[in-house]
Amino acid sequence: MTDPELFSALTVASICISLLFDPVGSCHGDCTGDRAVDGRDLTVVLANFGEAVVSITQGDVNDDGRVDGADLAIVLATWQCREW
Ligand SMILES: [Ca+2]
Repeated sequence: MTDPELFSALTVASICISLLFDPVGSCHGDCTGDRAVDGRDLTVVLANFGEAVVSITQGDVNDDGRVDGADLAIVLATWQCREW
């Protein structure tokens, strides 16, 4: 495993662990604001993947200014979450 692969694996693992123990809401992957995580949110992340963006509505779920594997991991980890 190369350093970038190890970094990616550790990032995804840390996101998954933090989501498991986060007591505040569970729909972190909701980009569209409809209080659910589904194909529309995945589409937003994939459409902006690799881009520098300023908002969760553009797929930056973890608010680090980029849409990358960490954001995709959050959407997948909270897939089919509904807060209604
Ligand atoms: Ca991000």
